[in-house]
Amino acid sequence: MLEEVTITRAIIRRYLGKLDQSLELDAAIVGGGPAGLVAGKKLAQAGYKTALFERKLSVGGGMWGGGMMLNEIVVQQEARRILEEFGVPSSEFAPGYYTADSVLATSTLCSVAAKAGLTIFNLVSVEDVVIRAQRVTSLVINWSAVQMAGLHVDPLTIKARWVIDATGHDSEVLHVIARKVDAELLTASGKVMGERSLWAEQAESDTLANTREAFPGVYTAGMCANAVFGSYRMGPVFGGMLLSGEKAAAEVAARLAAGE
Ligand code: 48F
Repeated sequence: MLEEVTITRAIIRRYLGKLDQSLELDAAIVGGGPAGLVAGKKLAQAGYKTALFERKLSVGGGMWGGGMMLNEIVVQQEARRILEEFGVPSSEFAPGYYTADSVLATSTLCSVAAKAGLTIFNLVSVEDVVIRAQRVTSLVINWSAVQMAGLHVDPLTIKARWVIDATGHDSEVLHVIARKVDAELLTASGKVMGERSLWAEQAESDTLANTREAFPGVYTAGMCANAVFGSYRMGPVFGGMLLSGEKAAAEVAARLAAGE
């Protein structure tokens, strides 16, 4: 026998339990594209209390659609080991270029990250941050549906020792900090420098170099790294996204291990 009330109660209690468990995090990841998912998997696997907040219904960001909706992605040699680590099948197209089915790749990243212990909240948008002593200490979250409907509803907060801005081209967390805080970002101009036109090779190597702390308490990852530090976009080659997520996680883990 199935009782509707029990089904409803199960969902409410389980969800609120998850949320309650995530009020004070070691690491909070904003954005569930490839960079955020890799970072989240690595941090959760290392035993850090980590949650990821994704605005949309589906997690996976810009990876589902391959290039111009042709659902294949390209990953270069250096990042293939990360596909292998996640169990995503890929095949060589030309020396150094590997392809993967984008639906298989994206769904596998989501699944492996969640199974590693990453708590994923989809349909939740990060709209602001809390700053104390010139350091980000919390995220300010709201239902995406509240934002979409333009409702006047106040948000809630999630405390996090470290935040990773993995919001892609829009670099939303760092934009909000640059707009609202009377302090400079750790970029050459002190502001979000903005992304430049497409240049796959340069963009891919810059992504890794730009994966770093951009404001006290906040790391960049993925396309956000280049958008914040003023480098190029790369198009549908995804190795830099995977490597950037890995680097952001390693650096945040080192800071956490150092007690920061
Ligand atoms: O855009 P996205 O996939 O970022 P990424 O991991 O990868 C970039 C590539 O997809 C592609 C590219 C590759 O070569 O250039 O664009 O850097 O995923 C970013 C996710 O962040 C979510 C957004 O819905 C998307 O799924 N997001 C953006 N702003 C917010 C957010 C926000 N304020 N709160 C929650 N989620």
